[in-house]
Amino acid sequence: MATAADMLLPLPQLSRPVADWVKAVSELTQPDAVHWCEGGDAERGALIGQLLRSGELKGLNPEQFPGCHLYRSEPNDVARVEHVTYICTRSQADAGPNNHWMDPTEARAKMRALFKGCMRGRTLYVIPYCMGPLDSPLSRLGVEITDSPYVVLNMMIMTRAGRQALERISREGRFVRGLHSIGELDPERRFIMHFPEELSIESFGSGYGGNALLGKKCHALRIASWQARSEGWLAEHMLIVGLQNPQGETHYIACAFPSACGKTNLAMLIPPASLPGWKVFTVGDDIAWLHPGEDGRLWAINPEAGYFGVVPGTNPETNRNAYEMIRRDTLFTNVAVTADDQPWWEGLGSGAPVLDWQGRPYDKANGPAAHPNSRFTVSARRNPSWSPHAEDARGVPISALVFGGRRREVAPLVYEARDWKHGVLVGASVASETTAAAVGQVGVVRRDPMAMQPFCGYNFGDYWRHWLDVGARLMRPPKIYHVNWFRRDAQGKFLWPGFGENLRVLAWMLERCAGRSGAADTAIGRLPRPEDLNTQGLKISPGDLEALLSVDPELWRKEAAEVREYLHRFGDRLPAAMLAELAETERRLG
Ligand code: OXD
Ligand code: MN
Repeated sequence: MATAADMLLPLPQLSRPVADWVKAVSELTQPDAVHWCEGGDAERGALIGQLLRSGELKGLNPEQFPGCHLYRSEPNDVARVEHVTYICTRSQADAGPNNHWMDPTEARAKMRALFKGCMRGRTLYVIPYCMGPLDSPLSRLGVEITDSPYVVLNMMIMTRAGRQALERISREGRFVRGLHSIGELDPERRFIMHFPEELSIESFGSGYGGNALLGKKCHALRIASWQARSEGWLAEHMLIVGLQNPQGETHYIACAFPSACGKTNLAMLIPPASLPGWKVFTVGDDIAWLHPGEDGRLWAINPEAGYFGVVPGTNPETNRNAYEMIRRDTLFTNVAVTADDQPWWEGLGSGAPVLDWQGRPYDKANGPAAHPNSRFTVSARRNPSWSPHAEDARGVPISALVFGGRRREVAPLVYEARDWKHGVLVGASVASETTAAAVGQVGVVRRDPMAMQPFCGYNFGDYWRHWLDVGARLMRPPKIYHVNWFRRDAQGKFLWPGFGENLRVLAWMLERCAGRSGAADTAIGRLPRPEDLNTQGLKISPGDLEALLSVDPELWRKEAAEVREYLHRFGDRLPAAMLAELAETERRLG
């Protein structure tokens, strides 16, 4: 524990390795000033004041949206850039076919040239942060150096940042080094480099969330997945939610869906009125760190302290909790504004935009008023369904893991894997239509194993082997499921209403975990029969329900062949058990 005397130490004196690194980076980048972030409201208020004066932030309507601000990014800098995101391991095979790879020496030299003198005229901010509860042995530490005050504001919401994190670094010594500069925001000079062997990240040329808030995707997924493999745990792109049934039992599940496929909504689900007695508690909305516990179960913490969620579509009907959450103390990025300075986005259901996300007078001809990947950054504690166990040092026990994607066809509403090994294959086979969260074409189906395609810091072949190893160590492994809320009919209409109604599917899973609910055995896994789902008060035709719960062997044989072809890309790194599981599914498909 830090003593009272330690508390008074100036931050740069708390950790010699951090101070030495800051000095070396300052010499390289030549900032005008260096600011060590303490954390806390006073510092946050001062930063906001500075950004309001410089015009980088815009205050929003103080009556309707107290404490809320709008940030407009460069129009060319609105999403993650997977094509210039690299894993720089000594051996290319360790990064795997799932990652862009660059030799670490070459990458360092390239980045050094970019960072040289890049902070002249700017302030260098030092952000010590802790991913996970400050007192949890499962948490990990990092320091981000950045020249973007917008990044500082975000990191203060998304992580436990400031003095206490630095104190823990000074006690433990180990931390991830993340160096970031917005550079000139030139897409041609934009690179997000990861050096997992050295636990470091270098990001240049973008101020956007996943590229610039280095605690999030870069640390908590890409670097952490590497750390997790050597330490025997899993770092996953998963929400964590607690579901309390009408009998008062609470079970936690962790769900992996690709970016912008509704993780935040599911994590904050509001039970429909026709399912009385259910309660939902959010532990996390994007990332889960899963550790085998001494009791043979899997335990999860959310490494983040806030949400960086997609705004469009949020309204009091689809997700009242999210809507209430972002009405105060929220940082909006790239939304539109109304005549009275309220934030506005597509799907809000009221008001009208006068300025679009670029600050231009709104004109339909220019496309959506809010950017499709516009975001809110908000403290998790603002969430009305925030779990009282979200800060538990040992995490929460996980009863079920759920994978899912956005698929018009093929994947039924839900199915249960035969066992853990089959579940690993089910996770590895996830495919989903791309969304606006990353630069590139939207709506194209791509393989996104475990929703980790953009985020796994090493070869997927090794990653699946690690998943199999973790499962083998669990005496009481969670059951594994696959869901698809996005199945459509021949006319393109969604078959399933989604949002709060998804609880019906989750309730079936929990009943399965308790051994209380039935299922039909099919070639791809176990599916609920229509009578196994609670459809009381649900408006759905029997035909639609049947379509949602059907498995077309023809389509699935094609799917299995595609999965086989995909898995073969991983050559000798692919565990034989995966091919054995696939062969078993193919055998069942006939
Ligand atoms: C995110 C993403 O921002 O997955 O969470 O892109
Ligand atoms: Mn995400």
